[in-house]
Amino acid sequence: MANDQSTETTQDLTDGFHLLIDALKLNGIENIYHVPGIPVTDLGRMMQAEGMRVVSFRHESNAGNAAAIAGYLTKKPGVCLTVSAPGFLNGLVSLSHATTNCWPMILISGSSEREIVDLQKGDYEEMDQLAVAKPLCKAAYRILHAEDIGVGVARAIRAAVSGRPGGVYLDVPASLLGQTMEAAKGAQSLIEVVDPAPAQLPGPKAIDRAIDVLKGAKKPLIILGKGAAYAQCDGLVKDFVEKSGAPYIAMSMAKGLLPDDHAQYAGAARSLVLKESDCVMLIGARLNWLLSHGKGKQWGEPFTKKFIHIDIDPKEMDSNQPIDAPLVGDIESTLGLLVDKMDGWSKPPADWTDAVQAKSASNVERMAPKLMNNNVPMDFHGALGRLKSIFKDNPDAILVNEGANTLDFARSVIDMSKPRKRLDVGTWGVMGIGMGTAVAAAVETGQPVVCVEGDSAFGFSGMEVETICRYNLPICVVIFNNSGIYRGTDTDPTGRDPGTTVFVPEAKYDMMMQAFGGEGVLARSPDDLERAVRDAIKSGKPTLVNAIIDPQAGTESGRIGNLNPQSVVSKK
Ligand code: ADP
Ligand code: TPW
Ligand code: MG
Repeated sequence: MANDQSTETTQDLTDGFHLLIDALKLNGIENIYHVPGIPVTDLGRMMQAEGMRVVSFRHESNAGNAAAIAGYLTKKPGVCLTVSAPGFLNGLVSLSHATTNCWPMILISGSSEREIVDLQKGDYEEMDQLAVAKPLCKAAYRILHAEDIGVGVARAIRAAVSGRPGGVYLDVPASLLGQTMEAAKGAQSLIEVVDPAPAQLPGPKAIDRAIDVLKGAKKPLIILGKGAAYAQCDGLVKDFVEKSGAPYIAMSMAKGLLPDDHAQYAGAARSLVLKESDCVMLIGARLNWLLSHGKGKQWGEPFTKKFIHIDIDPKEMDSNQPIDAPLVGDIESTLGLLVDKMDGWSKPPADWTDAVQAKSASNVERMAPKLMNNNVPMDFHGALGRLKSIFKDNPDAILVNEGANTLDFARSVIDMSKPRKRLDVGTWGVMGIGMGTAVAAAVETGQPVVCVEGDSAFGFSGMEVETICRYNLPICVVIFNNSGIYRGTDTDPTGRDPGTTVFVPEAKYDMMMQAFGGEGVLARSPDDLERAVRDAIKSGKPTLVNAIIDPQAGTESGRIGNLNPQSVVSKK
């Protein structure tokens, strides 16, 4: 029984701290992204002592973003551990972000005593955290008794990874951690989750229907989304795409699922394929704002297309366009069933595939000279041309990317040649994922990480350069410093203050890294930039390259300026 120590020696007892650690370890969770404080300081220490990798951050937002991307990279829930009310709230943004992106994550937060919180008597960091978390994640649980820790952790894991993955909140009141129970009974109460993300197969009729629709297409197009990258069935995706012979494009984080130099890759002919295709097959990609909801001139409307959609969540079907062939299932099982039906598949008509290839080739050729410029001050293309060649030479390096122009240009210029190597702002376009994502990418994969960061984007998580230095991680942060949000030229029309989108001109971000013992390098030319990044990858040392970009280079909101509302009152 909890708290009954009368007949036991402490060797025979366990407690909430250790049961929680044992439950996580039993389920293969070894990495924790954390900020310490009451009531979880000792929990973090004990996790470390028990051999878990505990990465302590400077802000929970960044620890949470680390956990979110760890979930995406590993298909296991990434775990973030925070203190109560404010720490919990800081972690909540990333839990919600993970849920929005369909990534498995568990936010574990310490909380105050129920008796005080529920009567609102005013406890230390009092908040009804469970109620706050519920609408913002996939599932939320509170554990009140030590003997329920096994169940609580098992439910959190299953909820996070099964079906459409998402974020789960686990509320851990301070008093739970100190509760004791017999060690043997405690061990028995733990649950090793069997088959946490069961396969889900579409029925044979759904498969036949999809095969018929795809066969009938004269101008098919495949769109790979980050759900397909998450599924980690890379060989099968390649097999399916190649058997189909259809041109494909990859959503941002699906780049590299097949190498971007693949003959069927139509990324450089995106406008053409969206407009002119007659059948679109979505694989782990939603028809949300990132695809203009599948509507409008961009999609060749009023001409209509057929849609085939593979997604694990049935509710995703018909969300924006009627889906002719819904395939509700996991991508691995579904593609397996489709590929089995594709022996002797006839390739799409050559006039379609040739036209797409010709358009891609001419667009790539048009871009090439821009990427070779050595201008000072640098523009986005001159700088990115060098990073493109660095990634070509280092295919295992992971690219973390955020900003507006910095994001949009880097996405189209830098080719990825392996899966899950491009990590970015996701479905919401969140600024601030950078350093947390970089830390988790390094911790989870052990590969070199290069972050390509707008100067504004970097500022949201910049303090974590200390974390990067403290854990001596192989991360090179490249700041595209155009001295502002979108550009560095705004002014206050009244002349009183700086313009709302500008920063201190040419801020010396490189000195931030130096302050914590890492390498800080100033780069004014593409040559400087290339040298610094190559050195950083070679040395594996924490490095920050402050790449000074022309403050005039950049447009409002990058490629999505059209989403800004317009005022009818003319600008002053
Ligand atoms: P992108 O932003 O790359 O277009 P989205 O995040 O919009 O991708 O879409 C990913 C989709 O993948 C989600 O709708 C999610 O339900 C789905 N998904 C995630 N994992 C799987 C899986 N293993 N099998 C099938 N669908 C999946
Ligand atoms: C959490 C709004 C979108 S892009 C951006 C902001 C503030 C910064 C763009 O400037 P940056 O890039 O990074 O210097 P560049 O190359 O164009 O100069 N708060 C959050 N998320 C978002 N998306 C914003 C604000 C925004
Ligand atoms: Mg900027």
